[in-house]
Amino acid sequence: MSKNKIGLAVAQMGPVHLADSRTAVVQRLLEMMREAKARQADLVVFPELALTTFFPRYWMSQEEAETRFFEAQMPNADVQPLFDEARKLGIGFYLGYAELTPEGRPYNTAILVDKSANIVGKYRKVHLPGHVDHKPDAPFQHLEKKFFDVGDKAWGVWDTLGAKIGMALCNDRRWPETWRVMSLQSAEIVVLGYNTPSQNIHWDEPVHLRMHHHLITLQASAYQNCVWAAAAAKCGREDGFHMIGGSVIVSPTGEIAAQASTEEDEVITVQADLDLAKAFRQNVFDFARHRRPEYYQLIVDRVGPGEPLTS
Ligand code: CDV
Repeated sequence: MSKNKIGLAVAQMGPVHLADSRTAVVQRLLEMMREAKARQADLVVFPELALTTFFPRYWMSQEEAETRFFEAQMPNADVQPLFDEARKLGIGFYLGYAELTPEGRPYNTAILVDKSANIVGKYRKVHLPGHVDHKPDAPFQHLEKKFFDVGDKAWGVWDTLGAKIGMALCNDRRWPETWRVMSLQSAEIVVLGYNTPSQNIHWDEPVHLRMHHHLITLQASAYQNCVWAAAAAKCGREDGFHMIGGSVIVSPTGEIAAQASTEEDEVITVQADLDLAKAFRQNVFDFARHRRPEYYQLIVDRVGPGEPLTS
């Protein structure tokens, strides 16, 4: 039996309404952190934009958004109890929030915090979905492209908590490049949070496909990149706007090891065996032996589809 294990917890959140205070939200996170620790977790993964409602659904000025929903410091007085409890319990965490930098740049950000409550890693979302303009006829907005700048760095991998851990955020999970950039840095675990509305405002997408695509991207990406994937939803009806649940921990086999069954605050845990990926890394996905980057140039040269290559 392998000893190379890490206790992984995903703390899914039910809705956070506009009227909910940061203090009330942090109390919910604290409760789930304690439950994760009681279930032998070393790391607990919280959602994207965990401290507030999913505010990009509302049209407002940048100034109003920054005043109401962004954090100019991390930790700050509202979030400090989470850092204090992590240090006391000896548990690491991933947390998504809206970051306003000292230079005034707005990002959709996630941090990785170790068991001594030090911020060891920061990631700023690269694949921002949605639009910048007001769509008065849409049932709600998706204004990530308006409120956030594109992240200033690629996905990183941090050696902490006994594992090599990479971070992503929500829409990033749908893009194979996200995962490959981290697996080429020897990531063993990829953690991410998400807010996925069940309704697509851009086209009449059948609702069931939202969950289907969420799960197939996580399962295929975990397998193809030989990583554990841990994904935390914020879900349910936030002031009437529904978002999917389905928080999962997926193993490097591509199989779901644990999945949330509610649309409320819920903790799922797995003792993740990091050695499970070895067989895949040494065989079908031995990148050093089998990858052919000389044929992948188009992936970085082209953003969108173009003419076929002629030989
Ligand atoms: N917050 C997100 O990035 N949400 C997107 C939606 C818009 C599709 C997602 O990929 O889940």
